[in-house]
Amino acid sequence: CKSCRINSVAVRPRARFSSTKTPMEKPYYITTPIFYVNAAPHVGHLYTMVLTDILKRFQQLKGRPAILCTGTDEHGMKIQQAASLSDEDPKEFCDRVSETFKQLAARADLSYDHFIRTTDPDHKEAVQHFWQLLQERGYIYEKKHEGWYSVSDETFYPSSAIEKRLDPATGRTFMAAQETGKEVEWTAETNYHFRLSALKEPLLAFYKQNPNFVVPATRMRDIERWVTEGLEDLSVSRPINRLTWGIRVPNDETQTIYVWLDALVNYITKAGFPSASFFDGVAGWPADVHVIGKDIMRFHCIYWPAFLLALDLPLPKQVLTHAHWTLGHSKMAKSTGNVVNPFFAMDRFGVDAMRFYLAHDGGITDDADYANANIVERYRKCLSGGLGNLLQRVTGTKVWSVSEAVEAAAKGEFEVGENPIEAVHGVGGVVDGHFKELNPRAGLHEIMRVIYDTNKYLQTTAPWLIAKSGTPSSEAEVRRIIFHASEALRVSAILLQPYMPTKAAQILDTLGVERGRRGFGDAVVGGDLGYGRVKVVEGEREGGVGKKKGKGAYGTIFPPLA
Ligand code: MET
Repeated sequence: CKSCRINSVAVRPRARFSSTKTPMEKPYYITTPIFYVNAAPHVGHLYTMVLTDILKRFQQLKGRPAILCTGTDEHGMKIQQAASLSDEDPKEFCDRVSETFKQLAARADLSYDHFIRTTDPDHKEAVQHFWQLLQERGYIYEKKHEGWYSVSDETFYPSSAIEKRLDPATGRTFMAAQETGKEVEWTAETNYHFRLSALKEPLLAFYKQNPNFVVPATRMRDIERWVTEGLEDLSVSRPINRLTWGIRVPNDETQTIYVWLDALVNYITKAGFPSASFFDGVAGWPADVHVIGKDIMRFHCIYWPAFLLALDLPLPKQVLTHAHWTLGHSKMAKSTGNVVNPFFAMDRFGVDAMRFYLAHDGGITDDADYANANIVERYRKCLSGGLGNLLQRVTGTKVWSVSEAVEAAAKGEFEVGENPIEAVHGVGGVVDGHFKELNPRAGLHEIMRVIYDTNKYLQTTAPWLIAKSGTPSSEAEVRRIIFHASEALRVSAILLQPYMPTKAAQILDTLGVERGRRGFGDAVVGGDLGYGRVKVVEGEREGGVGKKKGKGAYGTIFPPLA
């Protein structure tokens, strides 16, 4: 029977993908979603970018080559309508808005390797090739389709997922998707369908073999439940008289490829699909992690793996689905003006302070509420009062010097391993464990605990008082205390690099840590007994650390907010 034939195709061994790369050779490949260009970027986009970038930079810290892919999603009804509303040619409209996302990535210090636009010619080729493969394998068929379509969500909903709603502002009633509240319209047309239903068992088998495919686990269970409850075939094209702004179906000029099929393929376009570099793994595929918001998990955790299964292509290893930011505890929505401009936020608080706040307070499982007052509080307590204060105490005085403390440690004047700040022992491993669970927030909280405990240690030991007596034994005691504190700071700053690349580098420069000694392996107590002397940044610092200059090389690294 037909569906058996399809099933047997779907589970065929992966013949074409001949990667012989070992996991360590294949670059770590991580992606953000590609963002719709119908509206300007908001802080939710920044959050996804920052999370993704932290995950990438952590891999690099561990010495693994890594690739980050981001970009913009430029086709579909939603963009077509937005362009026509602003009375612009769609391509010019996309050029303009796509540029603002690129600016956001640059401003946020996103270390991206590829910025893909779905209007790029190489992407069009990849999508059409992908389509043809699906068609050759019998996964695409033509059918009359009737259903509720939401332009805003760019998806069809079954009648069971629709309800009548009232717009309180206008008194108008409309039909809406229960899940998102977005308006839907009844659509009847002939278009192409993808045999999603034939992939139900292969998908369930895949989830079973890869129980951590979706993070967090609660959402993995949601996905398995949705698939178990049944999958309907998916409409994957629209007639050209409804949707012109998109990629044409190969060999059928009357149909445009569904925007989500087009968009999902972006993840392999930049991994070289369909060229040899894709198949031998050098360009990064399969992806290690797709980072997405929880609202688009159906597309990433069901449709995308189904498309790939249909073609026997390797599936992404994991999908990290994060929660959203609310503002004043209600949903951020452009329609109500309830959004935060990420450029203004970074201008006001600084790029690294914003990266810190988003990583420290942002939600994975539960939504988090965005508030300027919270950012100010974090800035004062964690950054200025915690990290900046510690750096200042360790390096900003003439009374002692880091270089002398480190030299004393290297000479064996005291036991390097007996660092009394307990939290610093093994912190690298603990943070690494959190990253393995795709939880950079928990990692950041561990690192900050070291910072707070080190400040407490200095408060309790009060080396500034000990130094006053000026005896040889008190000087030795001060060297010991300062070494332990500066060691905790050095280890923490190395681990902070993925979160706050600029500020962490400034701290390490100020401590006199050489550029080549800032890797994950160096982030252990006693891992480097040669710092403190080097002049790291020519021209930016004068003299060595500590004594000569009196002040930390950068002064206060977290100056008071305006
Ligand atoms: N454009 C989509 C969104 O912003 C994401 C597409 S990712 C393949 O929700």
